[in-house]
Amino acid sequence: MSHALRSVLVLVVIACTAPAGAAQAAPRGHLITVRLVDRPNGQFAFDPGTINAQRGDTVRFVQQSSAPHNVSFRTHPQNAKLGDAAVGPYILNNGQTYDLVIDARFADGAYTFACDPHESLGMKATLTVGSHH
Ligand SMILES: [Cu+2]
Repeated sequence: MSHALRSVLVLVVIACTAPAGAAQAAPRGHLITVRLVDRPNGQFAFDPGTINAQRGDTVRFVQQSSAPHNVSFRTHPQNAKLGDAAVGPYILNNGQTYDLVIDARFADGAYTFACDPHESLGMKATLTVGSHH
């Protein structure tokens, strides 16, 4: 008669005590900086105006311009669900930032966005989202 070896599995239960309201995920992935800048002849720009991000990245818009700007999406992949990110708040003061977290709302594909008051003054950009494998 053979003896069976039995292994002992120890389960360690760790209580999660995160307070309500602390559910915001910590940034992960890369931080991509996009400056909001003045251009000659009354023009404005997102710099850079072509952004490539992977899901999990954060796109940080940094105000370095003389006028308030926002990030307002114009086109997105059909299965994207941008929610509150569809139209961001105005970024007013020099050095102020707006973080756009490229999370599950952002399906793979091509996006375009603009600043609502300054789209015709050059302030538009493209964002391409991919995912790590
Ligand atoms: Cu603007």
